Amino acid sequence: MDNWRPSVCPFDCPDTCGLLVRVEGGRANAVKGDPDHPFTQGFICQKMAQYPARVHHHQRLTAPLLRTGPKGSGQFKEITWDEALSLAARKLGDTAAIHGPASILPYSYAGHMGHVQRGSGHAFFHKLGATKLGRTICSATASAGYAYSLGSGPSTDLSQSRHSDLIIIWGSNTLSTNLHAWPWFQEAVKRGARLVVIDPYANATAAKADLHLKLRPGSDAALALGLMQVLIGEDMLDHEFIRAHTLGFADLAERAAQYPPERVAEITGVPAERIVELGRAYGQAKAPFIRTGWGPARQLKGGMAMRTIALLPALVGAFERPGGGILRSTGAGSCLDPSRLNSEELCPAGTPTVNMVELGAALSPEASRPINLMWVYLSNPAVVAPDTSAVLRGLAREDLFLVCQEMFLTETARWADLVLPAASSLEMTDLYTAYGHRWVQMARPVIDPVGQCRSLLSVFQEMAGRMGFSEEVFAADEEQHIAWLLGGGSPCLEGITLESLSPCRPLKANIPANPYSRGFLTHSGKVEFYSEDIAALGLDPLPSGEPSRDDDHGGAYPLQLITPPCKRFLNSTFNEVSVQREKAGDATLILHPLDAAARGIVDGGLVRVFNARGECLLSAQVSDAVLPGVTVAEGLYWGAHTPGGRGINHLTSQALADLGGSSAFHCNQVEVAPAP
Ligand SMILES: Nc1nc2c(c(=O)[nH]1)N[C@H]1C(S)=C(S)[C@@H](COP(=O)(O)OP(=O)(O)OC[C@H]3O[C@@H](n4cnc5c(=O)[nH]c(N)nc54)[C@H](O)[C@@H]3O)O[C@H]1N2
Ligand SMILES: Nc1nc2c(c(=O)[nH]1)N[C@H]1C(S)=C(S)[C@@H](COP(=O)(O)OP(=O)(O)OC[C@H]3O[C@@H](n4cnc5c(=O)[nH]c(N)nc54)[C@H](O)[C@@H]3O)O[C@H]1N2
Ligand SMILES: [Mo]
Repeated sequence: MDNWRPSVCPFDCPDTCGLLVRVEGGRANAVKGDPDHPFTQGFICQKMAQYPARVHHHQRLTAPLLRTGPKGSGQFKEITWDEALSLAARKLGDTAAIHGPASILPYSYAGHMGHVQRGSGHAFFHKLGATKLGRTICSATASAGYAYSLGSGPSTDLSQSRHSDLIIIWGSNTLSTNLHAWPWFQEAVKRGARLVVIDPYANATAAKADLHLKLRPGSDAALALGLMQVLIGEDMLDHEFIRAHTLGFADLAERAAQYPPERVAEITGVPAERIVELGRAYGQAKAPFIRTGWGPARQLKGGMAMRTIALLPALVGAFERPGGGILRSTGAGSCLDPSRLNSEELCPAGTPTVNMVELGAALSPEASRPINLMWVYLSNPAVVAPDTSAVLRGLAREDLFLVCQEMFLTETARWADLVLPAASSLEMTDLYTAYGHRWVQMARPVIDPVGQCRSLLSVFQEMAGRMGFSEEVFAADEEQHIAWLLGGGSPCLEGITLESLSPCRPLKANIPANPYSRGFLTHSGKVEFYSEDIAALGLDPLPSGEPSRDDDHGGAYPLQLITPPCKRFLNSTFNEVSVQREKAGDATLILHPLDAAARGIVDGGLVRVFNARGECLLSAQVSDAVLPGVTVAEGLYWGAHTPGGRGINHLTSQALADLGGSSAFHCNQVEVAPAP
């Protein structure tokens, strides 16, 4: 048993599992869930079971690479770290001198979620004066929607759900993307709770639900207003809670009255009787619990959708009943103090920001502020960012110098001029919090770095030295950063210190199961049915049920397309592991039998999916898992792993959602035809 060492899953998933890694002969050869981690409960997903294969993969990058062939050719030669970092320093210096430091853009997201490594480049790029990156691709719109209604900060603890008698999974494919929530939900189900799924398709989770409301993508706000109309119309309200803790109820009631079930049925595609059924069930439940995923937010009006859903618990006073409430993010992360890690004060005043969703536009030669050097780490924008053709046009620019810190030659790294091999989570020290539970854990290296791989922090620290940066932050190692992150004095981190985390065991943050018991962190301190803050943005201060729609170019692209995650990949990660690709199978498009028949498409046939932004080839899966007019493509496959060589983000747009600036990944109009 001695050679099982504790670690933490570094991936962008709510579960942030505690792991045990078996190390033999200096290699990790097995990973299992930590049986003593209260949320992991001893099991892991099928992706992490393959983690040793990923860490010790024969295609893992092990030495710095310099491009030798044309851009994108994948032709590189190995160079030394000294040569690589000298070149990087020279290019940064020259680019700043010739084009100004704002022509440098860091591009990073969440390939590794440890706080230190994830934030390791921030101080460096701020000090350089590089353009700032708005890291909004994923959760910003959902957070903003919640914040306008309930205030910012953590939402209801997921483990509360086990006391609930009605669990609504609203736009989350829990069995794929939040697997460790399932045992808590099942505990409630065993005690008689009803499980409801609200989702445009019968995904793996919906298949296990007592009731599945199959709605049109982008129509969630209308559905929520429909439920409100039932609750208010049939007076299933907690009047005392509404009086004491909310703002604008009379206005809301007037608005909700405009959404009777028949009208909502027309907008959403959900039968009126189902809307009434769920409204009543919600009103009658003792402790209704809503788990929102990110699905409803990945829409042009996704902020409004999330804001509207988040208001439901206030009507029935669900927050105050054990088992009731609403969950987006549990967020011990918000208790940390990232001020030293981020070192915002090093950033010169007036430095511009690029929203990472709009990378394609930012890399255009016509951009108002051209980018001449991009430094990518913990992200794979050639696959994950929307509007891939625009991104690829940018990456192909001869006058763009591209640096990638990567573990694999991804579809982004292929375009790089310089590739720096990155250490995996098993080779680094870091601090982890989760967005699906309240445990905090530290991990230390369990194996030596593979090949010449280096941690992100060590590379940025050495680069800082080469650039002549002398601030204290550039000398801090991982442990110093962890101490700073924990040292902000937040009451929720009471007893959680570098020392107490040192044995690498999980410690629970001190956040109440119902964090709203401490009040709502909105401007008014109340749940805001009516929001002055939203009015100030020029948007409707009340919930509005107008659905999100992408431009269909006068009916040329009549089908809605959503692009949610699949079970076997983690965003674009794990595409490099052949077992995962085999298990994931072909990239598919689910479409309704009526839509298939109208186009001469048969189940299993290859189809061309296209719109004004691009096209890709997918394998048709003809099924009534969706409503007519709706299509689904699960998973971020590398383009190279699809028959047409192009991934799904060739079809998505750089348009931003209404609040928070996230991408509307699930708001696309397309047409489909049999592939020639
Ligand atoms: N296996 C696996 N797990 C993952 C990931 C992964 O790639 N693979 N990604 C991780 C990351 S980064 C994140 S952010 C989370 C995301 O996890 P989720 O929240 O589960 O992902 P979403 O893309 O938001 O899609 C969730 C569900 O929303 C549905 N949906 C799409 N549009 C709408 C809509 O308009 N309304 C409603 N009600 N539902 C809609 C989709 O059909 C899907 O079933 O998962 C994390 N976990
Ligand atoms: N169409 C569509 N597009 C989407 C989504 C969708 O639902 N639909 N989901 C979106 C969401 S929710 C998100 S969060 C983004 C995710 O976007 P990203 O955060 O870019 O996601 P990943 O694909 O996981 O890419 C991370 C990269 O980090 C690398 N990596 C992993 N560990 C390490 C490490 O320790 N060091 C270094 N240097 N690199 C490492 C991996 O090899 C991988 O290439 O994608 C978004 N894109
Ligand atoms: Mo995400």
